[in-house]
Amino acid sequence: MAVTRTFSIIKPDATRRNLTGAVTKMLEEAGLRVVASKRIHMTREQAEGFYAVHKERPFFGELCDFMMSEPVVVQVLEGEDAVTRNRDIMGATNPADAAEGTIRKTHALSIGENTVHGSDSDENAAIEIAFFFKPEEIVG
Ligand code: RTP
Ligand code: MG
Repeated sequence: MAVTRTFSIIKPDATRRNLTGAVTKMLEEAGLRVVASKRIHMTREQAEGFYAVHKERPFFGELCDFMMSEPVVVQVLEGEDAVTRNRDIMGATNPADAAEGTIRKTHALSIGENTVHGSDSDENAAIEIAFFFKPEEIVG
């Protein structure tokens, strides 16, 4: 398995509950290394741009409002097969369906306030990383 990168967001429901460290610890224990990290308060332009693929979905407005509501922590994670490894430790979108031991089962509040985002493919990881980070901000 090749060492690859993925993009992660620790969402407002987690930063609000002071869970940045707890979530990061679960990512690290899953074999992922944080090679870039910053705490930001997303603008509407950033939230709507980042989630543009979902703009026709009924939850788009609610999702963007939530992601702008409080600070988030955006991260680049590196590890073997990073996209899949991260999706595995995140768990299902809806915490009610998430497996025991996953981040969402442990910490998520609802399908919307679900603690973390993770890229769903290597292609999208590259796009999402470039949306928030300059190459020199990533230190592998
Ligand atoms: P993510 O993109 O955040 O890593 O999560 P995902 O792939 O598991 O979920 P996706 O289908 O891409 O949806 C993106 C985010 O939108 C919110 N959502 N709300 N109210 C709803 O029915 C609903 N469905 C999705 C979630 O916050 C989800 O993570
Ligand atoms: Mg998704």
